[in-house]
Amino acid sequence: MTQAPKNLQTIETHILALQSMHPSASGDFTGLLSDITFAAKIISREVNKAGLVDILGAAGGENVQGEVIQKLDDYGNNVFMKCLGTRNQVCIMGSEEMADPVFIEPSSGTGNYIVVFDPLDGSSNIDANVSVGTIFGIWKRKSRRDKVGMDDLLQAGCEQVAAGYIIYGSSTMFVYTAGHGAHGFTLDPSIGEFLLSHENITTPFLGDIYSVNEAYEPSWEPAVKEVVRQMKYGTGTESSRTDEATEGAGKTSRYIGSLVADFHRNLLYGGVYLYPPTKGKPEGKLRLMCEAAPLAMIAEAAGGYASDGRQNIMDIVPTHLHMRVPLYIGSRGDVMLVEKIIADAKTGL
Ligand code: AHM
Ligand code: MG
Repeated sequence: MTQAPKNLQTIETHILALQSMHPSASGDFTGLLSDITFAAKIISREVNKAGLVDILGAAGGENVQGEVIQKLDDYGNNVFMKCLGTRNQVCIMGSEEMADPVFIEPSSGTGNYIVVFDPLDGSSNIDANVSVGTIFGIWKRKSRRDKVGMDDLLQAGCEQVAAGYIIYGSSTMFVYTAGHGAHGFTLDPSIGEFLLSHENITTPFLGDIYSVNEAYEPSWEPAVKEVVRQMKYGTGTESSRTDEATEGAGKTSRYIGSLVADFHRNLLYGGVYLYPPTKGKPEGKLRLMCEAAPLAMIAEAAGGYASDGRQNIMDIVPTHLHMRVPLYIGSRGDVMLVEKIIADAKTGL
């Protein structure tokens, strides 16, 4: 018997189906996600033109029309600022590119949501045509509309109502979760729509990949050195390492140096991304609110896990918008092993 073809689903129809599960929903959340989708399409278009900048005029210079060309991360930031909350559904916006959060004056809308984003992570890779990404987390305000303050912004990752990322790679993909699985959509540029391509992403419990900048090894604490040693050699020794990444015998290494790209690959194939503390960066490099917590929510929705080495990233309450954390994220079993090695090192086991 011929199977009926699956319906094509755009990201908008997917979000609307989600909304229909909540009959009392105002549509604000749906509108917000669709604003983010719109911003993603604009940034994608611009990222795809990045290689032409040298021909049309370098960033910071002027293009042929005499307009000043912005750096792409500034451009992405401006796009997000312009596209978000057009229906007055946002009360606070926080960006990696802006020192302070932006509080939006109450007007006609509900202002129910707080959005924190990194408009273009890994942008130092752009000139080499390496994949970059946008990351966002969405929280709901706790205070009355006219009393919104820092407490509404500084919420733990577990309070997020949705999170996602967009990867600008060989194709542009939008991956999001609103608590019911992690779903991926691929942009069809010819029709300008994100189409459902990866429904209910699940990441393997253990992966074959570890991703870390090993050049920092001299400035890692001993527990982190042990973590990476075990990633490489498994429970065996240096001499037992084979070329194959077989179970229990060590993983293979992949590090692009572009968080969204490293995370996305590991999510699909299984693996762990590590950005441990170093002597120079004792808190780690990555930001809790616009990088670690949103990706942690996606990881959990896909069956994975994220930790700062001691606790669940999702449980950490930020002290400020740009708070940094060590990050170990990906396959659940691998991240749990990282926590165990670090805990054992502390107790001297
Ligand atoms: P950015 O937010 O300034 O772009 O920095 C974040 C990036 C991540 O995409 C990437 O994983 C990491 O920094 C790489 O750092 P390093 O060069 O220290 O390995
Ligand atoms: Mg970043």
